[in-house]
Amino acid sequence: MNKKISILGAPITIAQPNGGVDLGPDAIRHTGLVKRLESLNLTIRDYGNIPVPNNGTDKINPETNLKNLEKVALGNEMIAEKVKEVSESGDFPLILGGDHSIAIGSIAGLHDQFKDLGVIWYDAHADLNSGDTSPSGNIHGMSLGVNIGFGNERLTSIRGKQPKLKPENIVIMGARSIDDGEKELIGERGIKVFTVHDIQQKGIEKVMVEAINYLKDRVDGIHLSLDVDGIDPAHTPGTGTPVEGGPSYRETHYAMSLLHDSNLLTSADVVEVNPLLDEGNKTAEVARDMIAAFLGEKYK
Ligand code: 5AB
Ligand code: MN
Ligand code: MN
Ligand code: MN
Repeated sequence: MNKKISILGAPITIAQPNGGVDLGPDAIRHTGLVKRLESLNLTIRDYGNIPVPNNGTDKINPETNLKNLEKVALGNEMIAEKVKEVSESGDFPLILGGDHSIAIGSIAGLHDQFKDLGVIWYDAHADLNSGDTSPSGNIHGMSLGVNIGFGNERLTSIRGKQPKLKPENIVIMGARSIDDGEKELIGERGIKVFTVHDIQQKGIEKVMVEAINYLKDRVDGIHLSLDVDGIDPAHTPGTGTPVEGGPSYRETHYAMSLLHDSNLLTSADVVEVNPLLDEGNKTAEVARDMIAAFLGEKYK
C-alpha cells in the first residue's frame, strides 16, 4: 500500500440543494484525521481546499434540466487538475467532498494514469442520471453516468472527450434508491450492482470479496467513491439525501478493511458529509473511521 497520502478538499455544494456540504472537508479534518492517519505510519500532505466556485442558484435550466452546469463544470476542472498533479507525484489521492459531483473531477484527473480504473461506488444511489432522466436536476446524482460518457458534454469532456470509466469496471455497493432511467442504463451497460438485499443475503464479506475478484484482473487500480449516505443514516445523519436501510457502521468498516487488504486501492473520495445537518460531528467522525479502515487501521 502507498504510504504517502495527499488530502485534497473539494468543497462543491451547488450540485445538490442543501447548504453545508462545502463544510464537509473541514468537518472531517476537525475529527483529527491527519493525526489518526499518521499513527498508521502514513505520510500525510494536506493541500487544503480547492477554491471551487460555489455561488449557484436552485434554478433548473429548462433546456438541459440541470442546475449550475457551468460552475459545477469549472469546479470539477479545478479538481481534475489537482488530482492529476497529486496522482502523478506518486501519492495516494484522498479527496474530501463536497457533494458527489466531485467524482467527475477526481476520476477525470486519474484518467491519464489509470486507463482501466476500477471503481467501487459505495452509495445508497447509483448516480447514473443525466439531464434526460433526472428527477431533480441535481448534478450530484449524475457523476457516475458522466464518468462513463453519459450526459451533458460540458461535463463528459472534462480532460478530454473519451469516457473515463468502462461500465464493466464499476461496482455499485449498498444501493437502495435507483431511479427508473438509472435501472435502464445499468441493464444496458451491464454495470455490476450489489444492493442492500444482496448484502443481506450474502453478507458484506462475500459481497466485497466478489467485488474485488470481479475487478482485480480487469483494472489497473481501484478508486473508492464513498458517499456517506451509502451507510445507514442511523450512523450518518449529516447528509442531504439519507435513505433508510443501509449497511451498518460495522459492515461498512469491515468492507473498507477488506478493500485495504486487497492491496488494489489506489485513490478514494469521501463525499456528502454535511455538518449543518449532523448530530454533533458524528457523520464526519464516521467518515474518518472509514478512511482509517481503508488505509489500513486494524483493531489489533
Ligand atoms: B448522491 C436522485 N437519484 O438524481 C437524483 O447523494 C438522488 O450523490 C441523487 O448519491 C442522490 O436526484 C445523489 C433522486
Ligand atoms: Mn452519491
Ligand atoms: Mn447517495
Ligand atoms: Mn447524497
